[in-house]
Amino acid sequence: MGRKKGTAKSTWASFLKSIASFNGDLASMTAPPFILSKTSLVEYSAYWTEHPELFVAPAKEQDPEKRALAVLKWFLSTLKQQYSSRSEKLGSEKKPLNPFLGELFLGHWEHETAGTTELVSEQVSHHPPVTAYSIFNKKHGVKLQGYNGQKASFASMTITVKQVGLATLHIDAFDEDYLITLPALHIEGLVYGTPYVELERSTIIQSSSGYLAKIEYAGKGWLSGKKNCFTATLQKTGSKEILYTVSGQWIDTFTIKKGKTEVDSFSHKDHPTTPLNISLLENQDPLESRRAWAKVAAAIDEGDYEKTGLEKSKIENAQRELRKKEKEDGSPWEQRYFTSKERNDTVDKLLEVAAKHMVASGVSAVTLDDPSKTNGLWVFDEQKYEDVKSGKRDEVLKAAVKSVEE
Ligand code: CLR
Repeated sequence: MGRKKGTAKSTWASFLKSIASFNGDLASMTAPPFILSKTSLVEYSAYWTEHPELFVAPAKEQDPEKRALAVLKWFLSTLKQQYSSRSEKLGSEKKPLNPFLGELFLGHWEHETAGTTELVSEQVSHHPPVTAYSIFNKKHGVKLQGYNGQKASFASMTITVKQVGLATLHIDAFDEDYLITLPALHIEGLVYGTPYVELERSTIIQSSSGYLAKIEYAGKGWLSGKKNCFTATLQKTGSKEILYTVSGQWIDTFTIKKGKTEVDSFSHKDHPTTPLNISLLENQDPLESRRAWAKVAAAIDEGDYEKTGLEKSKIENAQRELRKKEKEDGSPWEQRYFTSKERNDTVDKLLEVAAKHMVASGVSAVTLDDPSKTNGLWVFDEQKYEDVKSGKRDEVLKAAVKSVEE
């Protein structure tokens, strides 16, 4: 418990006791003040593209096999930001703010060679909590979209989190799609008060061009003395031949091999992240995360936990009122940029191919969760996006903003 003093120690102990009986909804978990983060979960979508140059790299590869490898490399490069960047000082993972329905996180990255990459992230569902995002680079014709929620459980002093949802990447020039599944994770170091994320099991990336990447995660154990390890393989779907093997530590470095020969490598040391640009608070929409949570964030900064709680419940109560009113009026909240679907043919097709391959090679097939667990399958609605841009939905947006501000 080292860095925490007396009272914090007992608070931590009672926190551990309290989560022993929690119900799986992370939003309902009450955590001690010192592990509250100022960052809302809608912001986490940005972790996908802190290396914009790697994100667009596949678009430049003419060979489908090289493209699939470039997608895998980009995906692996995102893991550090996604799962450990909040814990640079190992063991300082925090509990993010629970986004409210309609909360937005908007921004863009500017990169010398990659150009502009845009980010649209929105909290599309509150019960269960689901965040959807769309990240696109028009210059290179690369689009990522996805949505996710979490299902948590607590056993043997660890919090285990299963991610519900998926991501898809589209490369315009080759009209190619990639289905990306999300890793399960657990929190290590809880007992010592030094929480950090460790990834579990595996994820796959299946391409419409017929390549399957499988990533297996491993923590510190008898297999390796290191934490945050993985091995990945790239194969032609349905073939036993392994084209590439990638292995290493996703927080640090990894190497890409063809047979026994190293053909490429990646180190976070050589790849600084590109910071995301977001509007100044005063220019933000009232539904944008940083603006909406500004008072809570300030209170956390001041270490004023009473005020933190007060400001938080202001937002939560206003949201409850809003839902009540929507019910009475029979006019449910309208998502600004995303639409919920019951089916997604692109995803179904890719899953089917991947499943066949996995059954053939004797590993358990991938299945996706029932759409009801995320209030549907969320897709980016380009029409909505254009209408917002051109001012066509000003009336609807004004009403939404007003209802939140009141
Ligand atoms: C959210 C979606 C992102 C990837 C990601 C990274 C870290 C995860 C987070 C997701 C969900 C919330 C999470 C977090 C790590 C810790 C935090 C599980 C999946 C929980 C709620 C914090 C528990 C509190 C401990 C620190 C005690 O793309």
